[in-house]
Amino acid sequence: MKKKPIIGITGAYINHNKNMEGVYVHHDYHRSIAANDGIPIILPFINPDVSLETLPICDGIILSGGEDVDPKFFNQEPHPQLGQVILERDLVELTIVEYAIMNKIPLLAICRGIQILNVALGGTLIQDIPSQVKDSIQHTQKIERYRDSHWVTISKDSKLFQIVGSERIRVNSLHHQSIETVATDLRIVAQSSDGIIEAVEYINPAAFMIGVQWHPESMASSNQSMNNLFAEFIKISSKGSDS
Ligand SMILES: [Mn+2]
Repeated sequence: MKKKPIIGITGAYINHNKNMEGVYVHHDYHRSIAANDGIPIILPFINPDVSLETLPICDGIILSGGEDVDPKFFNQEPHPQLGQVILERDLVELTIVEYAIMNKIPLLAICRGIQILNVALGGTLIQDIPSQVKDSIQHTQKIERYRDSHWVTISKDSKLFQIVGSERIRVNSLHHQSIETVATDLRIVAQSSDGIIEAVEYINPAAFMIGVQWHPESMASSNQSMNNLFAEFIKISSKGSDS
């Protein structure tokens, strides 16, 4: 029997109280992976060495949402509206991007994920959209996480377009940061009407490396296009799980 691919999902930091502290991944990631025949596992952030020992069990990796990226990694001072940053998580995820490229591991980067992916490859971030981008639309929606709140226009020549099947889609939006200068090894494949970069892909189309600024994991159960992103990612990850 064909083995299901193991999908490692990077964890965010959570602190309920002094006795309950650790990493956290939203259920929707696990559900979307399991619904498409993948096995979800949570990757804690300890240090890059531990990550490098853990990653070989993963057939695919998701860089999940969460904290802001420390601007020191893209050579900027902290903006007054910068949120919480976690050095250990940044260091581990920067290592994961390098590992995924070197070992040709499929990578899906979501929300904070697209940001750390861009920073890992030498790009920069807008640290706070509302205060830094004139006439920006609302990117931190006040409605439920699974609901769509703004449009995104997708390049027709992209892998993302092939997967979701339309040029203009509705997405949810839960971010106050975004890509500023895109890394040279990434290409912009989707933008919102205010010019915010909403999706990127690795320049080598042989690699599956897609970053999206929205949260497809929370729309996938009710939206076929969003589920297609997981279906395709897990299908490609399963090619590495045969051996
Ligand atoms: Mn958005």
